[in-house]
Amino acid sequence: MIRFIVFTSLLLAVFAGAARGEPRALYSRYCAECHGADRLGGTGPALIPETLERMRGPKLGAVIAEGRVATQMPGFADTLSPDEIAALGEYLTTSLAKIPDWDPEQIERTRTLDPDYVPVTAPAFDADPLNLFLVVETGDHHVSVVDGDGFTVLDRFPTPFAVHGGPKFTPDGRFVFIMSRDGWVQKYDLWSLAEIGRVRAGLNSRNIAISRDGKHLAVANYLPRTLTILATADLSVEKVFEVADKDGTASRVSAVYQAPQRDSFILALKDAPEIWEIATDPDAAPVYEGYVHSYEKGMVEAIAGSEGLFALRRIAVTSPLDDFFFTPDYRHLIGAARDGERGVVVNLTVGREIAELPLPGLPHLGSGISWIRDGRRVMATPHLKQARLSVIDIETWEVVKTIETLGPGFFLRSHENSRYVWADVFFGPNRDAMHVIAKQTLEIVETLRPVPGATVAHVEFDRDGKHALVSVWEDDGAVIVYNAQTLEEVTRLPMRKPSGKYNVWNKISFSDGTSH
Ligand code: DHE
Repeated sequence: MIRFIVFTSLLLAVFAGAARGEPRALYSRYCAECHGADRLGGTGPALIPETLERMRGPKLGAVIAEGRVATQMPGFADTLSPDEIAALGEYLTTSLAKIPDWDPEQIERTRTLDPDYVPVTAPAFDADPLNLFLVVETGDHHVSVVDGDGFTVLDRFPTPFAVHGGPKFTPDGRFVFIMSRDGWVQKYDLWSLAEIGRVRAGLNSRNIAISRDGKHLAVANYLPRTLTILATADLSVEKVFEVADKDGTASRVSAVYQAPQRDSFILALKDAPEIWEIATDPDAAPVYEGYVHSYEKGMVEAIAGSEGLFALRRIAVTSPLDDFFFTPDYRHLIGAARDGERGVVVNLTVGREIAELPLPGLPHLGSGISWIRDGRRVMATPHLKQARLSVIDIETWEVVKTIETLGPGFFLRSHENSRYVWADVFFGPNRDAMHVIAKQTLEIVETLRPVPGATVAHVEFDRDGKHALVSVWEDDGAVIVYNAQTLEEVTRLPMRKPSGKYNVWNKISFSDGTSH
């Protein structure tokens, strides 16, 4: 009886609050069912500043008022007053009082494997399974699987909300893992064209990386400050690293990358002057955390760290670095310094900074690609705040050329069989332009404008480098297939705000000119 009275009073308080337009009560009444009582997500995404950061201000109010096209999100303009919508928006962008631990047990509780999934013994289609493309369609949160020879869509499946970063393929190209900003990881079988399962590895995640042997999947998280490692076989948790620097200060993980030749994961830390390397080789040699003078023994003694699978090595840097470009041998990386003006070169083998590059205008090193020019290996990077590309000699660590563009770009792409680099102009009035640049002369040879006024961005080649696929990054957008040699349009596939495209072969072979 007492319980009933308490419950009823609580309910009445919520409704009274909602009637008075109190944001917390409005949330409980209108949002909690889909987005979770704790705002950490349910059938809808988490509504916390960490994930909403990218749509604050009037946009958030507009989504509450008008809903979101092609999702379950209804509009509340007829239910809530403009003041209530504004108050609710404000409430959603305040931090949670307590950040959940999101420990292995909590992660495990979210894991689902599809009971109807039946693996096939051969691909369920005629196309070349290694020349498939995955196209992430952010307009309605789907991925299309495209045959890279015939350019037909073989499957189109729903993903978690707001997929970000590249999906990661097992070394044989059969399975793929896809991550959303809300920390969900989805496993999909490219032969059966079927989803296998999902798990929520973090609350606000950055990207994923797969180990060289394809057995482990690392998930970089902002919230909580962890790196989650999943078993690729069944998405179960293998390990959760609490990420903190040597002195114990916690750090967000900006990104995690696979370093194939080193058989390790490399981590960029947002808040700590360290780069982490985590062994993915079960027989990894012992890692030493540092050295101390042992006066008793009259010698310098190594402090033993961990060894074997997931052994951790810390590389100290002067200040936090992120957005890494790796040289093809994975001996060096270039990281972006906080000031957005410099690139810092780190030799991963000796574990120290060896050079600095002047790269004003926020270089986007993670989109950097490399190729051989006049017998020397160069890399190029776009800049998010300047209309230019920087071309760097990665033996001398000098900027060899700055290419002026029609606006700041986001992505760069090429292929070992192509003479050209494709560079989008993502920001500004010329965002409908795509530059095609000759790799040897470093001159812009063509500027394509396939849909005047529409953003065109992100390119991916097929496995032979004969075709280049370009996204028309609009809700009623398309993927345009170009002949990569003649630059003529071959075909156009309608898509809902297509963002990244990923060719299975180029990814698993670590093809020159693409992201990994
Ligand atoms: Fe990305 C990749 C970080 C904003 C679309 N982006 C990546 C990767 C990182 C990163 C670390 C590499 C992950 C990987 O593939 O494993 N992105 C960041 C940011 O820090 C930044 C600037 C701010 C943020 O909010 O996170 C950012 N990114 C964006 C966007 O606004 C884009 C254009 C739209 C979106 O979906 O959010 C965007 N990012 C992408 C895409 C890739 C990506 C399509 C994969 C590129 C590839 O070819 O592999």
